[in-house]
Amino acid sequence: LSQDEQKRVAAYRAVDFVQSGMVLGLGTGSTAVHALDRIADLLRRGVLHDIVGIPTSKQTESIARALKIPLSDLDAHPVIDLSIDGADEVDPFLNLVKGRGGSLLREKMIEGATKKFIVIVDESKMVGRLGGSGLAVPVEIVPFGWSYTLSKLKALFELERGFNAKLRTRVEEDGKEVPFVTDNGNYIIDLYFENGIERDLGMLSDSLLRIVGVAEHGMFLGMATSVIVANKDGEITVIN
Ligand code: DER
Repeated sequence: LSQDEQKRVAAYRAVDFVQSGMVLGLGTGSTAVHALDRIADLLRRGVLHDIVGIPTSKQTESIARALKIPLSDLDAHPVIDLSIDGADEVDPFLNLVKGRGGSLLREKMIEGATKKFIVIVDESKMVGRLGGSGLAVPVEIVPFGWSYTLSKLKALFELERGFNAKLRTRVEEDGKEVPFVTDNGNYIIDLYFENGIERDLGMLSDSLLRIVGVAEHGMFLGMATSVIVANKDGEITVIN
């Protein structure tokens, strides 16, 4: 199976856990989209009914709206029955890195308010240690004084070999490079660890959140109820 087919297989398996009448946290990203498609199809066919979706991003909101999934928000539903979402990395303890799509704050709020959080991934997301993929560990920060906040983040890791941190940018149509802005009007600093994160994740989380300009980070520690992994042979593993 291609990586996208693996994502679809994992997503469809997760939707087996959806029951009519549930309030669902709707994830963000290319894996979660397959879950949205499947939920919409089951609703259309009457297999599922009375579902309310709480989208974890404006992108997911517009996709779900187009798929005619009934939507609401966290204020109306502060307790959510089930959330289904992708991840960028999964470690052996089911700790996650999320947020490479930029939606980590709303995802963490919604998935933190959920009774059961099922993560759906293709096998490429499994790592021995968070940060191990060498890809970004995102931190959402307020735009005010972003360069100062970046310097505080770098100071946290000044002794770490192979560490780097940089403001996430995007390129506008006219080619101008500008800061990436999240759904919440914030910026993102991406942290890079050449050898993965080599310190206690809980202590790192506390240190990050103590930096005043930091709104939230993309490490989801001890939040996943289960992880559904699909591999290239189409085999599914459900890890609890
Ligand atoms: O940005 C995010 O948090 C996404 O959910 C990410 O973790 C997974 O995105 P993908 O399914 O497109 O790989």
